Formats: sequence, structure tokens, C-alpha cells
Amino acid sequence: VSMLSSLKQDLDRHRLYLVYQPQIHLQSGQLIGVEALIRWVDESGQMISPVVFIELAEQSGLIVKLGEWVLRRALYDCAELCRVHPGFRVGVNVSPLQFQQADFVAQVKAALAEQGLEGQHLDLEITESVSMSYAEETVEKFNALRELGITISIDDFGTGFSSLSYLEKLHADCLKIDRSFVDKLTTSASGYRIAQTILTLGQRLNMRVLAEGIETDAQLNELLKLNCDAGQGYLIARPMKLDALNEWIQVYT
Ligand code: G
Ligand code: G
Ligand code: MN
Ligand code: NA
Repeated sequence: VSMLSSLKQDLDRHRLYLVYQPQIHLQSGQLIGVEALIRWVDESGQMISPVVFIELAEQSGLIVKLGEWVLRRALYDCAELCRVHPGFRVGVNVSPLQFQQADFVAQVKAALAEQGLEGQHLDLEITESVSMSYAEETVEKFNALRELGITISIDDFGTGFSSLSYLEKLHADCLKIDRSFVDKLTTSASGYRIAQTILTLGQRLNMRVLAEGIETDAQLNELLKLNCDAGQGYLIARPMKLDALNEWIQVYT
């Protein structure tokens, strides 16, 4: 059978699951929320990278259904965590085709309502490449989402080709510095300059900046010196299943 048909089947059989990676405010160490990341272990027990199957789902259109499942699952888990941690927030990755659906905002609204959650509990991660295409609809959708109290993060920032005037019009809440730059932060002058430039841009355009993929103390210290707002990465915590996340929060906070 093809990978796509196994993926479809496993989605229907609830064999996909989400893991959650904590995001913290760097200066205070305070927990801000988590990013939901999808995982798939196929029938033969093999873990398949989302880089592979998200792309496949995107090409085939399955991403619309898959993305809706992720959103609903993440908000379901968020509502559960909110019973213990009232201000809890979850970040959900949105793929291009999903975002481009005409009823995307309605879908998000319905998923929130289903859990009785306000938009303040949700952050949507949109990649730089998506947010930069389909200009007018994107601005309108961002506005509608923000009216619901949802925040928007531009994912993989620095890897695409942003128009700065357009970026300003989007009024996103956060720029996520792509992991590739954090990787090079302390080992190459160019990595450092790029991170510094994104941070300056965020400050000027009134956006928070979150660094992803923080793996070492040296990277963390550099980001603190650069006044980076927030971060996530293996140094802080790995992505975890809901139960492990719950325990991690209890120990951490
Ligand atoms: O968790 P990991 O580093 O393996 O994820 C690899 C890539 O897959 C990342 O770019 C991430 O944004 C993407 N990804 C993970 N989960 C989701 C998801 O639920 N939806 C979408 N669209 N992308 C995801
Ligand atoms: O593109 P996006 O930012 O959504 O991808 C996040 C991906 O990065 C996830 O697949 C997650 O598992 C992975 N990730 C998170 N923290 C780290 C880290 O510290 N190092 C590495 N190598 N990957 C990380
Ligand atoms: Mn992401
Ligand atoms: Na990213």
C-alpha cells in the first residue's frame, strides 16, 4: 500500500498523535504555552517524520482533514490542561492549503467553541512563505483571527522572502527565528547577525520574537543578551505526550 493510503487509514483509526513542546519567556523563565507537533508511527512501528507526511498530505489535499484533526485535538487537550492551569495556551501549525481554505476562520472558530475556549488560548503558526502569498485574503484572515483573540506567529522566519511593508500590514504577534539560525548563533558570525537582525526587526514592528531549537546554554545566554523574548528547544524541554507534559509542568512551575 502507498504511504498516502496508510496515512489516510491511520488518521481514521486515530493512530496519529500530538506531542507538545513548552515555550518559555526567556528572561523570567515563565511558561508561555506549548507548540503542538504531530507524530505518526505506522502499522509496522516505524516513526515517519512530519516533514515527509505533511508534504504528502499537502500535495494530496488530505491536509485539510488532517489539519482540522490537529486543531481539534490540540484544543481538546488544551481545555483539559486549562482545568488545572487556567491560562494555558497551545500553538498549532497551519499548513498552506489549510490556511487557504475559504472557511478556515470559521473552522477555527468552531473548534474553539466546541471546547468552550476563547481565542486567547490559541496561537496559530503560519510559515513565512504562506503568509507572504495571497496578500489580501491573508491580511483579512489575520484580522478576523485576531478579533477572536487568537495570536499569530510567523514560523520559520528568515527562511522565506518577506516584504517588510507587507509584514507590517499583517500585524502578526510573533516572529519565530528558524532553528537553522539558532544552530549557528554561537558558531558563525552570519548566524549571529541574522538572529540579531530578526530581533531588531521584531522590536521595530512591535512583534515578539521566539527562538526555536535552543539546544545549548551558550545559545540561551546569547539570546538573553540579545533580549530575545521567548524560546523553545531541547535545552528547555523536548516535545512530550500530554501526560508527560502535565508532569513536566508540575515540576517546572
Ligand atoms: O516535530 P518535527 O521537528 O519533526 O516537525 C517537523 C516539521 O513538521 C516542522 O516544520 C513542523 O512545523 C511540521 N509539523 C509538525 N506538526 C505539524 C502539524 O500539526 N501541522 C503542520 N502543518 N505541520 C506540522
Ligand atoms: O518548523 P517548526 O518550527 O514547526 O518545527 C519545529 C520542529 O523542531 C519540531 O519538529 C520539533 O520536534 C523540532 N525541535 C524542537 N526543538 C528542537 C531542538 O532543540 N533541536 C532540534 N534539532 N529540533 C527541535
Ligand atoms: Mn512550528
Ligand atoms: Na520553524
